[in-house]
Amino acid sequence: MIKLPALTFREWTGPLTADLVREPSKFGLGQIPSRLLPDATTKAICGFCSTGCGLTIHLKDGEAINLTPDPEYPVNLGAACPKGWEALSVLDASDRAMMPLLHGKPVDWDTALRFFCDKMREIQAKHGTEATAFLSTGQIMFEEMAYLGALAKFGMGMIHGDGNTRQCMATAVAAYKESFGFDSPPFTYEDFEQSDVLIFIGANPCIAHPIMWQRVLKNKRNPKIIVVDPRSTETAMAATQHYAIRPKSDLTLLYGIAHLLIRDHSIDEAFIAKHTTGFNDFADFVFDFAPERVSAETGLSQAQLMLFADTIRKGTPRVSFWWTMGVNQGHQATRTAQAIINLALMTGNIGKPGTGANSITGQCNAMGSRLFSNTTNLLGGHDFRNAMHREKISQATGIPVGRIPDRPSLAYDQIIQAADEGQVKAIWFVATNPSHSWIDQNEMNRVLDKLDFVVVQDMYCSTETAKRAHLVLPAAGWGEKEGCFINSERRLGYSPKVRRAPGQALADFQIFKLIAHYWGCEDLFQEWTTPEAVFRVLQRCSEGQPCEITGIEGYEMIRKSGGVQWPLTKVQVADFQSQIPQHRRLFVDGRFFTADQRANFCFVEPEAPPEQRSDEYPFILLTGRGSSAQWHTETRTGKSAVLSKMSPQELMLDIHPADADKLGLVDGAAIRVISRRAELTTMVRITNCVSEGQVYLPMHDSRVNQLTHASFDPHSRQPSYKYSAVRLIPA
Ligand SMILES: Nc1nc2c(c(=O)[nH]1)N[C@H]1C(S)=C(S)[C@@H](COP(=O)(O)OP(=O)(O)OC[C@H]3O[C@@H](n4cnc5c(=O)[nH]c(N)nc54)[C@H](O)[C@@H]3O)O[C@H]1N2
Ligand SMILES: Nc1nc2c(c(=O)[nH]1)N[C@H]1C(S)=C(S)[C@@H](COP(=O)(O)OP(=O)(O)OC[C@H]3O[C@@H](n4cnc5c(=O)[nH]c(N)nc54)[C@H](O)[C@@H]3O)O[C@H]1N2
Ligand code: SF4
Ligand SMILES: [Mo]
Repeated sequence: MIKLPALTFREWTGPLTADLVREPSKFGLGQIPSRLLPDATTKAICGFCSTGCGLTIHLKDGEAINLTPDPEYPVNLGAACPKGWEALSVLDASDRAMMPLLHGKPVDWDTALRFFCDKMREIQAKHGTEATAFLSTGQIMFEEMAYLGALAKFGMGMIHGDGNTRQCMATAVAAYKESFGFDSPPFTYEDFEQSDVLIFIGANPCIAHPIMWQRVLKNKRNPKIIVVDPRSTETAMAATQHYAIRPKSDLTLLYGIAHLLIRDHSIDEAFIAKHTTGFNDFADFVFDFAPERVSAETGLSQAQLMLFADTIRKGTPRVSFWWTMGVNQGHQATRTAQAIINLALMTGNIGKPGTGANSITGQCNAMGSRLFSNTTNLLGGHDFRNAMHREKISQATGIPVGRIPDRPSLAYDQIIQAADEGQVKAIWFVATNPSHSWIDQNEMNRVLDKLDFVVVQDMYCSTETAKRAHLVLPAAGWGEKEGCFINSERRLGYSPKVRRAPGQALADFQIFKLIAHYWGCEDLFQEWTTPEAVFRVLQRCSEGQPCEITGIEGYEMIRKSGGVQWPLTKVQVADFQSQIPQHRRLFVDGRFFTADQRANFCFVEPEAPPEQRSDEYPFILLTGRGSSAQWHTETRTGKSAVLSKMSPQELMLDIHPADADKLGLVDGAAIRVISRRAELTTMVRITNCVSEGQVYLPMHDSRVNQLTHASFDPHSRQPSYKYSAVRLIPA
């Protein structure tokens, strides 16, 4: 048994992240029971967040018994956060799905797969192929994701399939595509260490990406750190400047900063002239964003705006911009992300060490999903609508071109809407738990309950979505199967099988292979025998794309080299004389992926969020991550005793002392949180970390998304999880 020190949540948050990384054993992490001394080690990549830390797995008789962070891996340099340390223990949970479940009853795989195919076929025959859809993930290996997307669309004839990356990264994708011509986060983690000014907008890396934050702490240039977040997060407290803006006023703020930089001639005119399009229109547009207006709309003082602009003006050597969900989840999210990109472009902060307009990814393989899930894009970042792309992918995969749909899928929310309207009758969920995580959850669950066929393929049979499924397919998890993830800095990392999956659970890869067989389309996938074989197919799909990976020899090269960033072409390998640099960034030559190789300035007039505060609902509810030890819907992290101990034991609503006073609340008092859609009762935590008029709930409790208001960015269709109006009544 691991002995745990007594820890409360308050002790845990914030600076303790650093303590934990220095002294993990103090927190009960990483101890090997003495009866199980390892006899070998192997290397893996963590399967939680997109940082993509390298882990050394300690093996006994070929099975993992423990792990430690890999000191040689270029991402984490020997550190890991609590989730990484506990990655093995969550595999042993008692609610692991061990057998397929049909209407809640265990059945063998043969029965399950026959039922799956018969039911999907029956629905397709009755209502057309568009009546069946799939929703996938950023949390399985990218070879598996590609298999799912190819099987569903090319094999089973589906048109509609999206993923939980819509909840997360769709905005960054849409923004990069329009601004840079391709979904291309340009940075490498060394940029954290090489920056003079780091600007985090709507990002809380101390909690959500603790090991990236460790890289910031390694910066020896005495950097200025700016945090733009309505809350005083752990990251904001560690910053040199914190701008607690009104929620969803980022667009106005960023245009206001652009206004000041242009007004004071603090821009990189040479870079703008040579490498960008649309600057003059943008400059005209931001003329209206004078400090008076921006101050009134963001709640920041004019002095704060001046200081912000002064900190990044021309002459400052290296400025990097980083954003996450505070930006991506918003009603004007794509234009907000592009407002960040615009600032990087106009100050020439791109393509050089310590710079960039950098979207931090969320899930371990969100980047793999963006490029290879065959959902919004055809494999390898191609366009379903483009006949030449379809022909190319047909050549690369050997799939007849007629089987490749000529249009992209509906977006996630549109699939759910189509289900509500009766056009979609069956949805196959793979490695995602939207009954908890989707916005305005009661609506989602109402629609799920209307479907003729819900299939959930998950590691655990107890998830909120699995409970609503007609058929549950038991999946192996991280560590129980092999394949590659692509992290935030475009690094492909390989993770091996180091454990047997429990019961009859199978790797997602094997499940897809079996379905191909039962469906009768395995001929299309003859080459797709192993994850590495699929990797080779995807290499061919990537040829000529910005994400080309044809220069990678295979898994062995990825394992030996500390991961490989895309792109890596054969020509690059020759140029590097096989000494591939461990850290590479994009746009070093100032050439972008648009047709004219110039980056675009994109902008729009800011609008108020769709759901407004009112006398009846006077508070704004913000949501996001709770602690470093909690992961999303907690199907995994909730199963570790160590992680549970590090997390708050109960849901808590953060509220400002002045608001608590007005409502007569003391710390720990019970409170009803009521939105126009639902209500929940919880306890309050009185804290200056939220501003007056705002409250905060972490997303890990399944009731939180009953409250959230469903609105979407029009370009990315990403849900705006962080802005809903609520009323509070002491319970
Ligand atoms: N421990 C842990 N780590 C995780 C995850 C997890 O569940 N647990 N999930 C992973 C995933 S998939 C993701 S996507 C990332 C998310 O990582 P982050 O985006 O860093 O996490 P969030 O807490 O969702 O949101 C970040 C911040 O946005 C702020 N915010 C809210 N509204 C606004 C606004 O209008 N403007 C601005 N500027 N900020 C705003 C919130 O106050 C919050 O502090 O984390 C990854 N890492
Ligand atoms: N209110 C609010 N809601 C939010 C957010 C927010 O900030 N606020 N953030 C949003 C964001 S950014 C995200 S990314 C989503 C996440 O939302 P989800 O994707 O729904 O959350 P997870 O809990 O990560 O669900 C992953 C599921 O996959 C299963 N799983 C894990 N590994 C495997 C595997 O290898 N194979 C299979 N088959 N299953 C596996 C897990 O058991 C789990 O059930 O939540 C979103 N929801
Ligand atoms: S920071 Fe992310 S990748 Fe690294 S150990 Fe933690 S969860 Fe895993
Ligand atoms: Mo995410």
